[in-house]
Amino acid sequence: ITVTYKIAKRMLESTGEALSGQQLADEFGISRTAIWKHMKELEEKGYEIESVKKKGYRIVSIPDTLEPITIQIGLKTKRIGQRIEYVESCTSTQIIAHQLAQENAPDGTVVLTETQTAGRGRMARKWDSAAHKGVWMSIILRPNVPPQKAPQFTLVTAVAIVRAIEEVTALQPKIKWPNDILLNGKKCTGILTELQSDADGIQALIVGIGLNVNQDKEDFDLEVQGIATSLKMISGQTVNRQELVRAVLFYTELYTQMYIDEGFGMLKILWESYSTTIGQPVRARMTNHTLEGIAEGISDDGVLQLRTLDGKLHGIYSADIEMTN
Ligand code: BTX
Repeated sequence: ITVTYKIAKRMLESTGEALSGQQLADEFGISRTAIWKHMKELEEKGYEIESVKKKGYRIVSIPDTLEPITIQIGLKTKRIGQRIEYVESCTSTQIIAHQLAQENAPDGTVVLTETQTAGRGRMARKWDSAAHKGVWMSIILRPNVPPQKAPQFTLVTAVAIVRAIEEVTALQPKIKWPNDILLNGKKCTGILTELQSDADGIQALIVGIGLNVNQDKEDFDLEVQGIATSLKMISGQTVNRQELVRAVLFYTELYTQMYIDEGFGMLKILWESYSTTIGQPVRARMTNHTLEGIAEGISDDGVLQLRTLDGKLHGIYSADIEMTN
């Protein structure tokens, strides 16, 4: 983090009070002219700075980017987001996160970007990642749990994202098993959990979150316009992405920790309360076959329980779900 950002952080933490050029110069051990140059640099980056005669400088507004300082100020987590890697553009935050995890990045490291050229979904599907309109991020988790406990992290993250959206907007999203978050039946978020493991167990979980925030319909690729939506399209309001990221990180930390410490029980109840799938007739498409029936619930392992017409109960580990009513 550059000196410019350290100065910006100091100013933002002084909660609206102007800081004099002299005070900043003293604190950072540089000249007042140097401070002035840093202010110019911040302005070029989109920060609005008020310079009050005799009193000093004050940050009036910050730009709509996901740069670490704009997220970390006011972040109420202990682990997740203490380290944030930010790039303006990348192929996929999953790729960067995998790399960082291999280089021993700590538990809770977050990768954020403004746009992805090769954002990915499950089974190498494409994830549309419009520039500056969404939250495209990957979280590295290093939980001390056996590999069979990994799939539930997707469900736990879904609950966290729903809670975050509820907190920041007036919207009430629903979850479609296993990894879609829906608003008015359209997808506003996808979650992709990938694993790095070896003989000793899980080395890292890379939880990828793609959250459509401020897109209008035409910001989406033609092929997803019919199935995708954004928080703005449903609420009619532009949503503060920084606040949303903080809330997602907060609830992800809270609920993943709850899952690690206490198991899936409470989270399963929460998940089911947000689910559109449970109790409904659905069609589950798997790689080689399709099953139709009623989705009765999820097991403690996060496996979807589907009862077919013949009365048989099937455990579904991975599938695409369609509502059939
Ligand atoms: P999924 O396989 O469940 O969903 C992928 C499908 O969703 C696509 O085939 C397409 O039909 C549809 N789709 C593509 N883009 C969007 C979009 N922006 N909004 C709604 N629907 C869309 C879901 O996989 C998991 C997605 C995770 C994305 C994050 S972004 C940060 C991280 N980096 C990365 O490369 N992936 C994750």
